[in-house]
Amino acid sequence: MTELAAVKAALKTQAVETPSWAYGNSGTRFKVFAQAGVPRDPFEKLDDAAKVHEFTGVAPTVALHIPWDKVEDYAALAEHAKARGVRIGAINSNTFQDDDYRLGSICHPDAAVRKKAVGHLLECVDIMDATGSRDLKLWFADGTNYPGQDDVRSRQDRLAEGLAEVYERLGEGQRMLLEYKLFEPAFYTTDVPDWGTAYAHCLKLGDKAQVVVDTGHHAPGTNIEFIVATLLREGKLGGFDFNSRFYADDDLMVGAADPFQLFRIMYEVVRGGGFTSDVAFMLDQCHNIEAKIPAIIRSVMNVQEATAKALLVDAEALAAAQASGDVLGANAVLMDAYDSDVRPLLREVRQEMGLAPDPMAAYRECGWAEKVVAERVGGQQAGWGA
Ligand SMILES: [Mn+2]
Repeated sequence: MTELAAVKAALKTQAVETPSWAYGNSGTRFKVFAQAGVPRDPFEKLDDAAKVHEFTGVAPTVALHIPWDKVEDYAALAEHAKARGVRIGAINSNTFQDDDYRLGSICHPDAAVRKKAVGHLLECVDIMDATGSRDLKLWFADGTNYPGQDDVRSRQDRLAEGLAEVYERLGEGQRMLLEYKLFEPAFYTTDVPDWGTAYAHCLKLGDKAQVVVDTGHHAPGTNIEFIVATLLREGKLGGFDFNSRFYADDDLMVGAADPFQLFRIMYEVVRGGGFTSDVAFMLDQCHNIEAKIPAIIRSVMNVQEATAKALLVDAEALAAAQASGDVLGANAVLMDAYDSDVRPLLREVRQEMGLAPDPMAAYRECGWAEKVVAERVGGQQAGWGA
């Protein structure tokens, strides 16, 4: 196989998971702008997600968020997905939208609240059993707002205890992905603020516990690719929540703020063997003012472009330059790959996969947007909390 053929083959097997919540209405804490044609239930979200996969060929799974995607029959939901050529991906838990969680969920000082939070997480594992999902994604809004508000060490003990209970419930082939975020909604301490804290808990729990890197969840200037390299090296990178970060946790289209950073991350993924392992490449975004399905297609393409560039890095030339101490030469090898226009290559890849070369145009021309605006009339549009 030629080198280019290997790059193409890798790109064809790429899988980017899209989030169900990106298809519903969303906004900021100031305003949610409703859009016509938005899904009214999880089944319609899957219909939209299937369109993204149909035109990109690399978005075969859809993440659910419980309770936003609560249904009576999860097996039926999984069947609905299958009939449209997609599958249910990670199950995302929610322990942040209930009055009981004012002081936290699994780290709450009251054992009764902690029990309720763990109960929700166990319910999420039941849903994984019914849908065939592999991953339980955990993000906790837990933390404190003021020094002295609660004992930060005790909160870590409670966290470890709750996670261990859920870990025990995981079945064969199921994983727990622990996500960190430095601040918000808590502003003084966050109980899982960084990769080190997540890693420490996952290490104690065992092989089924892995860290998930949400690209929006770091302080400005953080070298995310170094974190990625380190976690991969330790066998603890479970996956990504991709999104953009201009200022804080924007949750906008991945690669929008800094496509070079996305390339640097994907380079470390390729370098560390993460591209051919169990690392989950998920989007965690919302589209508040732009059309949702095209924005998700664009996001998937952004990940593809960064991946293609990372795969094009001349590993031999780079290793030689590094070994000889050729600082500028090594940097040039990396930049050559980044500066490549990979769009023609990706058009070729899509055509070889039997797809239209331009997914954005193909979607625009297929009439789905007009169809759902006409058909999805009445009912309650999906959004945060519904
Ligand atoms: Mn996330």
